[in-house]
Amino acid sequence: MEASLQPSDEGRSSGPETTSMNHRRIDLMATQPGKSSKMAVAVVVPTLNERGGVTDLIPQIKRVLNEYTTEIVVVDGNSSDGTANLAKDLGAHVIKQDGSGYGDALQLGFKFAHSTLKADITVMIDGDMTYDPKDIENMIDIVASGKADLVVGNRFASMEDGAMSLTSRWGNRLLSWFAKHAIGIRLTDSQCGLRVFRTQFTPTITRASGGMAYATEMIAEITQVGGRLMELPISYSRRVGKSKLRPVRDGLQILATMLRLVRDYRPLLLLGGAGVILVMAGVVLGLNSFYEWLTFGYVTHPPLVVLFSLMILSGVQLLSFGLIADMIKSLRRDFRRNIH
Ligand SMILES: Nc1nc2c(ncn2[C@@H]2O[C@H](COP(=O)(O)OP(=O)(O)OP(=O)(O)O)[C@@H](O)[C@H]2O)c(=O)[nH]1
Ligand SMILES: [Mg+2]
Repeated sequence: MEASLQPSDEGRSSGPETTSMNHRRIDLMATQPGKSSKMAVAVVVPTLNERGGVTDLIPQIKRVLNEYTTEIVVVDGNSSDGTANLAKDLGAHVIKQDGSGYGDALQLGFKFAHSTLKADITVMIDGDMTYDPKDIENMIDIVASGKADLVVGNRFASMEDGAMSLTSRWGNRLLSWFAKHAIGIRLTDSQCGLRVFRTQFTPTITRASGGMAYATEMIAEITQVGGRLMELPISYSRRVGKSKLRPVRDGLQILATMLRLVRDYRPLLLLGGAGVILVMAGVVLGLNSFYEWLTFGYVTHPPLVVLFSLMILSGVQLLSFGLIADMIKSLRRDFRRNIH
């Protein structure tokens, strides 16, 4: 349905200005030329009562990724159905989550993959058997070959009937549309939970919020430091076990996070846009008073003059704040790219 391999525009822009990153990318490639060298892959699985899914998922991941040095990290949100013990028995590392939330669990797992396992490549996948582990290998190949730093699945490419409710389907479409136009994340499925990335990006993506909104934050943070993004069609099936998603609450939280990301990454769009609207509204409101003053030498509604003057002044001020914030954003981005 959607295009096959889709390099994002963010990715394309990571040319000359990310020289230091590219050097590191080449170094990394030199030390991991392919599967034969037993590249270290960490697969992070957040679980909350996913006994049914984990039973099949862990053996399948091991089978599919047997050409790599694969470690599976299950980050369990204190499941009451024995998910943690089962995962341990199946050979996974198990981390018990102190806090709660999908994003919090992923960040714990990513830190473990980076600091303890020292993995070259990190994979994230839900524990509910909605994703097919067979799709992981193609995604790893893209990252390992240096074509991208983060590969995100596109579930809309091949979705089993009933795998996603109509509400979630439209919610996901809307969030992806917003992410594309407001933050510049050019993905069809920005909320997809099957992703593969170069582990060296972990410090960049482990200072984020803990809920479902983390999925968006993670992409925004990686692209901000010059990471290249790609989308790959994957298949998506009905889940095993009960959903942990609260569509309305989580959807609104994701939208609020996106607005914060617009403030941080596109301040000129937010503040400048509001400023221009205020100035235009002030001008329209003031036209009549201006005409009166020019024609008769006085105005019939002095309070209106105060109002439109304030609107124009506030608009100009907002626009100025937007320009300053945009400058700070650029400096911050350059600084982060250099220290990355
Ligand atoms: N450790 C941990 N895992 C969680 C938490 N909330 C959700 N998960 C897991 O995160 C993954 C994604 O949650 P899902 O309920 O599948 O959410 P979703 O994929 O958006 O929605 P579905 O369509 O129901 O699959 C699953 O493996 C959950 O078990 C949490 O608070 N802690
Ligand atoms: Mg799921």
